[in-house]
Amino acid sequence: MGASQPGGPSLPQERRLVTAIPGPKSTELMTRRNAAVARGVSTTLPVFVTQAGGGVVVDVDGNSLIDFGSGIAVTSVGNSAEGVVRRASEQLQRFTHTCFMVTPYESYVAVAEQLNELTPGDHDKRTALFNSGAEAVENAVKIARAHTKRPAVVVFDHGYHGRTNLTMALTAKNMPYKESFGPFAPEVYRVPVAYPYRWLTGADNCAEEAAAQAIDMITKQIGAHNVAAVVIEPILGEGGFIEPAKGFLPRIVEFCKANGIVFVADEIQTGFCRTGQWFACDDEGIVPDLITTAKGIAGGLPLAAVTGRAEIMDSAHAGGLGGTYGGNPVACAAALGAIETMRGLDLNGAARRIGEIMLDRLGTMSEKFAEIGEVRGRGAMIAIELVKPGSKEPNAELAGAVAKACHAQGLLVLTAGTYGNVLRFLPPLVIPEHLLVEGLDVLEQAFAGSV
Ligand code: PLZ
Repeated sequence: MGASQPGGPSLPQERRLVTAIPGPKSTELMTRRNAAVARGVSTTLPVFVTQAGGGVVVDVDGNSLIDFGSGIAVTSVGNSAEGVVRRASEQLQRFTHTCFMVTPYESYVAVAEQLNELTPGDHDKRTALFNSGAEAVENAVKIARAHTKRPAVVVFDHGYHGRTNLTMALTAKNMPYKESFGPFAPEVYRVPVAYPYRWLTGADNCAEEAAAQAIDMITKQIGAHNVAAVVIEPILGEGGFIEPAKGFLPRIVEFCKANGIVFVADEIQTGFCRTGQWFACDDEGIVPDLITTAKGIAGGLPLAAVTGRAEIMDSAHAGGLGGTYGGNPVACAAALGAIETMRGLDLNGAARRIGEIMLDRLGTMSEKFAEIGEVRGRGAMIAIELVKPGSKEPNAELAGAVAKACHAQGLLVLTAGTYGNVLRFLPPLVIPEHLLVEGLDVLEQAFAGSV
């Protein structure tokens, strides 16, 4: 630890600003970056990172920023978490790759066993590993189609599932994800989701009405017997941390069950303790047929999975699923370290505690600032939706301004939402409480200075 370990949990857990944000070295690197890296790949906060761990990210100029982003909900166990580094390093020394489809290794099997055990439901399950979230979603659709021999896929308003061709089709928002990149994969249909804050007849009616509309559209416009899969995030992430009104998901699950449709929960952002439970589906006792995971699963190494009912998973013929790197041994070792850390440190409990502190503080803020239309989320997946005072008109300008002000003061926050008007908070679950509170102080000051 200490001097021998550059990043990770041993980093001083403090906000420290020694230059403007971005500082001179970061600014210089940005110039190089802009001359070398494609414009399409953008940057939220242009500081170049040298170390990260616990609740901070340290940049080349020596600034230490409070991390409310976790690299988009990935480093839930913290950056360079001890268990992740130890297991991944050991694996790096032994071998880096064989391709599981050529000659297998135990860690892949062990990750599959963990996923089969931790995901909702105690039925017989199988798992296949991939590299990215989008790839997992693509494969879930392949498997559902192979199982049902049906073409159609149903997704929801405000949904996000990735940037590959099929997952762009599944993603709701045009800009920046889809604009100019079509044509998109066929047989994808979008239906309403129960978004309580914006449901026209009010939040109380939302679950029932939204489910009825979705089911009616599926029945009338597609025909339930043509639908292979319904794919939904149990909390819609990029769409703005929308929690579907309670009762919506169970209604959709029931409809799927009655019609032989594979219900796929995309838990890529919500999974692995993020919401204070292993999976967000656990909250309403939802048992998906298939579940996609990625992000938090491996503490920052690229790994993704599809886990589900054995009879559905095994519908894909031998050789039908795979990829050169899927379930890479270093990523699998990291995943085993991450899962061990989640269990050992009770990161579900940590996420719930983060949620309590955040919801309490943001609730108080929302009484002061009429621009906060709604505070929502669960565990360490919390957001505020910003509006023009006295209305529900989305206020993306303010979300951008507050985010910028936070960045300047050394707090890394992200925006989200179909209308770009949501500030979302995804701290590492190991963030020390004093940094969480200080981050909320910075946020409140940034807010006061921006309205
Ligand atoms: N499904 C629910 O949240 C990734 C996207 C960042 P990949 N979300 C972050 C960006 O702008 O590209 C995500 C998700 C859900 C699928 C994905 C896709 O996962 O690992 O980015 O492919």
